Amino acid sequence: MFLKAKSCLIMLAAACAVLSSVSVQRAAADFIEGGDLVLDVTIDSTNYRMHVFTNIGTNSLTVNADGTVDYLVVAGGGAASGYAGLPPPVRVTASSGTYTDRIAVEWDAAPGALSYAVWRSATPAPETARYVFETGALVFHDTAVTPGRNYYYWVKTRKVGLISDYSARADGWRRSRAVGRTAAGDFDGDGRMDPAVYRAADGQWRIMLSGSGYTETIRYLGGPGYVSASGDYDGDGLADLAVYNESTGAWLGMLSGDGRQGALALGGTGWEPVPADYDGDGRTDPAVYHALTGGWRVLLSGSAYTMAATTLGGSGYLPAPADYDGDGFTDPAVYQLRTIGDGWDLGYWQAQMSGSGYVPDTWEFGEGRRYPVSGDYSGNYRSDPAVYRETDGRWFIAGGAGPLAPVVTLGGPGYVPVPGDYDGDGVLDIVVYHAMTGRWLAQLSGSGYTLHSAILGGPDYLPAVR
Ligand SMILES: [Ca+2]
Ligand SMILES: [Ca+2]
Ligand SMILES: [Ca+2]
Ligand SMILES: [Ca+2]
Repeated sequence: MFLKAKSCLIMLAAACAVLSSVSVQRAAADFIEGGDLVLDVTIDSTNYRMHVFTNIGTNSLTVNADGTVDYLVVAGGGAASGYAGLPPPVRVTASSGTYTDRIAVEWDAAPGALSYAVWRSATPAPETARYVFETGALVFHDTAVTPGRNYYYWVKTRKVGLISDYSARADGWRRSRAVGRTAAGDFDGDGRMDPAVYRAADGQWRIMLSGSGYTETIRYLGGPGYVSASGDYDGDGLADLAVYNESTGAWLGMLSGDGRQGALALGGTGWEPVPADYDGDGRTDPAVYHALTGGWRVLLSGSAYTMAATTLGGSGYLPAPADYDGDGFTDPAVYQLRTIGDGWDLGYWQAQMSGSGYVPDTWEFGEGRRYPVSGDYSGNYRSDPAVYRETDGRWFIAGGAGPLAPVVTLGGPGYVPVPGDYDGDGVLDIVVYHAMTGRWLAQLSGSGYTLHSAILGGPDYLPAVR
């Protein structure tokens, strides 16, 4: 909005001599303060900030229903009239995959603001936005969002009946906790993986709950022929007991949310369980991998458990699903150990990245024996390819970003890897379990990778999260 002053404006006595060149422009800084109008004024290409005392003389302000203001400034026998609004906040941002429990929307303070109204939509079109919250702060934590989906935000400045236009749009999304390994082993939902073991002979689960001083709790689900397949199937942040029977393809689950037991059929002979959150909606999806043919079958929780299928891997390949590209969706992946002569082994990987339309990707890394242990060891939300070698307990972690050296030694013969975020700092810890003795050894990222140990399990017990 642009208008010519018809006369001398209050508080700009110096401008009286150049009335014809005085212009009052609606600018980003126009706002109402204490009932007075604050304008940016341009006189002969020089910018001034001006207060118009609307309670003096015949000056007036009228607040319109849409929050804009009509003003009339009378001085020196002439008058200026025009229109002003509150400026929307600038530098509006929304967190993108940073948090597993929310999207954080932040903005810079706008001049004259008393509070800010946040608007949200599931589409980028502003006309579809709905008001969600008002705050005097410069941040809004939106917890009412589904993981793995894009949300779009606009923020308006508010002040005593005035409201600005929309700010520029900010896009954000919430990361699914169930994409990482930790969700499958955090049975009390405190953000820390709990040491847990499962015994197929009688379906006994022994769990040391981190949120209760590592007191041990015992539950039963499964039995002979069943292997553990825990995950957060109902998406409430607590791991649910689940087991899978390879000879029948039967899955049994006990949901943390309401204790309900569920059953479904997926897989069968030759299919091993690879549950993870493949569609990023915060709930673990039942999934199986067929080592002979490289077949994958996933029941997608975000699509009413319709089945998705792909082929990746095959004979000699071990499944190694993880979120390698960091987009919040688990990527199907496999790992194979190849002998390339002269006793040299080479790890060969194949993956289908969710963030690239599931186009196959391959790379070489690791000289492992048996265990791919991919996960986020650097805290950058991407899973690093990693392998564990049982013969000497060496862990090879691709990139080796963060405080961790690319090669770590923990474990050895008889120790199986059980990485997870046991201390809740968002970074995977190096952890192994020894079935003969029930000994757990851990190097926790949050305390400088110093060594911790505990006893849980023993012969016949396997780690609940494999
Ligand atoms: Ca826990
Ligand atoms: Ca759960
Ligand atoms: Ca899911
Ligand atoms: Ca991914």
